[in-house]
Amino acid sequence: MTEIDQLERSITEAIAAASDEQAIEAVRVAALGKKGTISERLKTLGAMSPEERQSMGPVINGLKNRVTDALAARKAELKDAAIAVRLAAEKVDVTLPVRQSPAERGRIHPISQVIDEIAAIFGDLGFSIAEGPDVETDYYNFTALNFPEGHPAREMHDTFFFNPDANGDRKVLRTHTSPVQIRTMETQKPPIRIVIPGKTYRQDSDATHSPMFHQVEGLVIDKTANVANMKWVLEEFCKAFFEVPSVKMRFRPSFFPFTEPSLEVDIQCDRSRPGEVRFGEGSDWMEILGCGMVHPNVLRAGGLDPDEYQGFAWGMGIDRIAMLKYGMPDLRAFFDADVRWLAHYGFRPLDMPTLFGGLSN
Ligand code: 2U9
Repeated sequence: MTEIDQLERSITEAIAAASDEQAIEAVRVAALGKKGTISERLKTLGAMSPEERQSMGPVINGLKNRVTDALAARKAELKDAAIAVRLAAEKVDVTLPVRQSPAERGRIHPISQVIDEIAAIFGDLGFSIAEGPDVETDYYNFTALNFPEGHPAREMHDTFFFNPDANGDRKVLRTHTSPVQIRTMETQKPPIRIVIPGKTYRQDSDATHSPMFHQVEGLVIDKTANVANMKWVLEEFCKAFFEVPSVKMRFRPSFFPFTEPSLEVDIQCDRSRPGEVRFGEGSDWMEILGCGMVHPNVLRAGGLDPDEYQGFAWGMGIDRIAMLKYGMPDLRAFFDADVRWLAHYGFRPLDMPTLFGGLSN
């Protein structure tokens, strides 16, 4: 084996052993760089005799050309291999499910859900939603609603009073949403059909009472609105809300300053299964709401003539009916802002309750 053959073999081995582009460049420099092994041999051609040059020229140049080709081929091979490794590492499986968006991960609080359900039910019956301020005057919260001055009912509401202003008037945190009905009567002409969901406040706090709670009240004023209409509306509501085809209701006489007659309403239920209440079946009763015909004094306070107009109204606790419908045992958890509780009891934000799509599924 000639010295040139040996050189070619060692360079060829080095080319085959080069495992990346940097290594192949080092082999190139060592062979064909300014002081490379092949370059040094090419330089010797100049000092040779013409005969020697004629035989050695093609040998050394042949070596140079083969090594150049081999380097280029190995370089291309390594480049392809590097791309293949990168492609494998950066592979994306486009068939994987996409991550849930924040809008899908969030949850609607059961109270908001129940308010949306109530709005859907009464919206379908032709009612509008009305709202008013949480901080009320004594007049709208009590006087206009036929609570006599100094009457014990004002104390029975466990009212939160603000400090009196310069005139001695005390604002209150509304103890019910009824002031909104008075404000609506003052500004809208009958017929009036409204429901009023909202926050209400009483100084009361235990397992079943929170100082801030939620009520929904309703009001219908027209020339002929009567108890039969009221019973039908409330029965339609209970069937739709508890998602049952029929429900028996029991109307018992009661007293509220703002209605006459006043009634308390029980709905039929089955409590025979432990830890579960079912509505629309069974032989038990559960009180669910209060209602009555609007008192003539209250109509007058709202600027309406009781000889021309009459109306009915009702009220119920949203937190309580939410607990009953969705089986939540402790009222206090509603206001703890615990995300684990919300993840369990909350509702998917894009599943808006509608009568045609289902209220709660
Ligand atoms: C006007 C006229 C009448 C609203 C009514 C009730 C009966 C009632 C309670 C139920 C449970 C409140 O949350 S609760 O403690 N409410 O029983 N509410 S009639 O009557 C009105 C309201 C406004 C102008």
